[in-house]
Amino acid sequence: MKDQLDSLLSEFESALTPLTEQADVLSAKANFLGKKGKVSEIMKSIGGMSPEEKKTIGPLVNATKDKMLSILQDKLNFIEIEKINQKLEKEKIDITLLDDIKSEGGTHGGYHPRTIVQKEIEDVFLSMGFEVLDGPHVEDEFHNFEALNIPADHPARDMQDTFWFHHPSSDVEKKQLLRTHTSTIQIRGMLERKPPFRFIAPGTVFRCERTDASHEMVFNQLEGMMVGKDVSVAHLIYFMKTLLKEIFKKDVKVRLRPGFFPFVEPGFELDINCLICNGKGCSVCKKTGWVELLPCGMVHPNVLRAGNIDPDEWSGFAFGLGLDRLVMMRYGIDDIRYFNNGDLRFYEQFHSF
Ligand code: FA5
Repeated sequence: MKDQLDSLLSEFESALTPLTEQADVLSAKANFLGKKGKVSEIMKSIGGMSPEEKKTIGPLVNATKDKMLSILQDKLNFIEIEKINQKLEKEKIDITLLDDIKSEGGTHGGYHPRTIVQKEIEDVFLSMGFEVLDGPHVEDEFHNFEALNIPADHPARDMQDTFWFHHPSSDVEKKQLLRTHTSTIQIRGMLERKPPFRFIAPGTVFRCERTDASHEMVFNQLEGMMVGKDVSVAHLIYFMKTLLKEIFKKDVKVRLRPGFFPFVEPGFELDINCLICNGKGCSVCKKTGWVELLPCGMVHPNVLRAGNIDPDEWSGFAFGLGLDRLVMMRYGIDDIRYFNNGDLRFYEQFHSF
């Protein structure tokens, strides 16, 4: 009976493999798991068995059924994601057509203020030998938490309210979510290259949070990572100072204080004196005079290990810049919600190119 169940399972897997439509997968499900399906046939045959036989065969049949349901769910999820990817691929917009639109009497678009500042930051880091990386918005639990030294029961998970995709799997590489930070790209970056290396990674992140003048649910961060021989806090501070000097073109008051993030040790919070109120206190800085901008620290040995890097040989720093907040400070924007609200009067102020 065990062999029969094993071959039924392989038959089920082979039947699903070529399918690309959810409807076909569901009809394959009916053939195997439906009332008149192959598994029900086996269940019926158990009826005629002795109580001892039932005791051993029953659990085997149930285990096979569970495996089939889990394979089925994975397949349905896979098809759904493939469909989304295909749609995204088809709906790409050719923004180089802007000039044609203008010559036909249409209005000319321009860069979002965030894009302007992001490009400047990329130029600064490219000139210092950094690469610019990208990563997916839909991530898995492994890259967003586990590999960053944040296991399931760690209280630090509560620091970032997460949008989870419904998925019955307990496998951390299959449980999907909208990334809560760009630190996921630290892991992807490490696994794809050998040290020494340095890269930055700008990107949108998602948190299920209440919004206010300095908090959005969909906002942008810019991750940075450098791994090499003897990389130290001195390197970290040098690069952070250079970044702020290049972006603000003037001395801005900053403060460095200890900060806790499970993926760095030691960890720091670099705050900037609020440039909206000049430190007097406003809704952006929540009356404190300071804006949290640039958490950073030395990469935790467990995180280097998760990236296949030997912490006895290599060290590194990482930072996670709050890009939208930096843009607010740079232009004196007093509410982060302007960024995504679609009011053209806001965007048009930045059409300077
Ligand atoms: C993180 O997301 C860490 N991944 C940063 C990090 C990277 C630390 C590498 C150490 C090493 P945090 O949750 O504090 O940390 O977010 C980073 C920055 O994003 C904050 O300082 C802030 O500037 C910005 N930020 C956080 N939440 C929001 C929000 N809801 N809206 C807008 N900006 C936000």
